[in-house]
Amino acid sequence: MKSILNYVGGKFVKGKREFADVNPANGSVIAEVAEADESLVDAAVSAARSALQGPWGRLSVRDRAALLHKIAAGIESRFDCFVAAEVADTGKPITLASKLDVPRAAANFRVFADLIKTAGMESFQTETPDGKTALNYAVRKPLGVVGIITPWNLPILLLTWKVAPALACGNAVVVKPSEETPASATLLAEVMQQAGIPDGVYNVVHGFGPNSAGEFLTRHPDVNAVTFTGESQTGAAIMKTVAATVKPVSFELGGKNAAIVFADCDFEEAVSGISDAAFLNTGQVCLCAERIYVERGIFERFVEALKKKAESLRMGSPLESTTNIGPLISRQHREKVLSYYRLARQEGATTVTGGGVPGFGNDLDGGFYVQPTIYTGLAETVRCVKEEIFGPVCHVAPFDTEEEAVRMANDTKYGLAASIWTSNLKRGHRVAQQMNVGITWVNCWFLRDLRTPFGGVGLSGIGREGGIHSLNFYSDLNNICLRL
Ligand code: NAD
Ligand code: 6OD
Repeated sequence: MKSILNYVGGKFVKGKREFADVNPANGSVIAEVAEADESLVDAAVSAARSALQGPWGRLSVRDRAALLHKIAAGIESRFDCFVAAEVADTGKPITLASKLDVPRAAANFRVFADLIKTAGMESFQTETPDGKTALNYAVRKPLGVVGIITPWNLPILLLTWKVAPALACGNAVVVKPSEETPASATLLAEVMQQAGIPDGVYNVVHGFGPNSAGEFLTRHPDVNAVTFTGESQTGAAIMKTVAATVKPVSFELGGKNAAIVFADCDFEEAVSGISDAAFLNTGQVCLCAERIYVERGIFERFVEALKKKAESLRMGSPLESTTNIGPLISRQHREKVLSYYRLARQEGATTVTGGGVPGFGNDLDGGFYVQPTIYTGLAETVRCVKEEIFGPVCHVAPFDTEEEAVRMANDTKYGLAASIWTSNLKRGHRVAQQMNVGITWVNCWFLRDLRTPFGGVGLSGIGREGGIHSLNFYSDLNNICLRL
């Protein structure tokens, strides 16, 4: 059986215990994962601290950027290994891992390598009381040791989204990938070694959340900052833990995102866009739209077209190039999603399509599949419309006026993303500005420019990452006031 190891101070390390890494497409155990206990997490933090005092801490920005480019190239040179690791751990279609997850992992390093070289700092020329001049300018310094905790839905994409800017700013990191998807973080350690990243700069500790590697890392007094992507409730728990040692946090959390489809939209484009927004990665993207509001004049036609689209998606083996929908991540997560499917019916939903578990008649029946599902007819107040489900499911409701659509879209404690579908760009702009979210797409969804701010409001997170916003989170500023 394959072993997935921790990576601490440049060495691949076993743990005292192991846990199973399961392939969600058929339920088989594919590897044993070495669990990091508290002393190993402590060793990883110490290794990171030592690395900051070694050659890494003295590298010029240009040399750091060159190393980040080497990491990007290293990911690309092992492209197939990363794709295989992501597919086996998540069950996502091989086409998706090849087009989205792994290319983005490399792009994350390239973008932040280039950005750190050009990022400017503010400066002010100040008049002193005695009529002389002082020059104020800020210098960027690393935060120190950054703890990075990531989820299972886009494992290497989301991990590198944080590791790349943290390293670009000169930090050392200890990452704790999701227990469901440990493989790609350890594979990245091999790339780091080959790229010549000094020992201790990148460390991986495997394990769970509470009373395990996740909590050990966040409460460690020598970790200077914590960046976390995952559920809102977990964010709240981490916030409590880090409060004791007053660390800066960046939180990218859950969502219950809305899409607003106006009657004047490009109909085919909107149906296709909403289908992606609801079902991509089996609905396990924090940006997915679970609430779709459609102008009444096209409501029936839209629901019918979306149903057709959902039913045309091919569920199957993630390894087949024709598969669009893989399994959910785990048996436990499938239980959660199916409990919402049952709840939707109790809450009075009409099932347009789906609502159950597919049968394959082969080993995929041991996997954690559910059908892509569309509901209509729910009240806006019920749990299925209020709570994040994180599966291939959406509820479609009609609206009559722009004001009503905006009100319904904003009626949530979350605030991550929204999409608006209209051929009237003035309206698109007007409505977009009223969305209480961190990211609004008009006539598109999940179209990313990595220089833009990314994050949410309310239960969806704290802070922004992306471009200069990432550099600002992963560095401290020291303002120097130089009297001339
Ligand atoms: P999760 O919160 O259960 O776990 C995320 C990570 O946190 C895992 O590594 C886990 O081991 C760790 N963890 C759990 N409890 C912890 C604790 N008490 N202390 C420290 N670490 C702890 O989330 P998940 O189920 O892996 O991911 C799905 C969730 O993530 C969804 O809510 C989704 O919306 C959200 N998400 C948000 C974004 C975003 O960018 N906003 C991106 C992806 C996923
Ligand atoms: O594209 C990104 O940078 C990003 N952070 C995506 C998050 C997706 C959530 O599942």
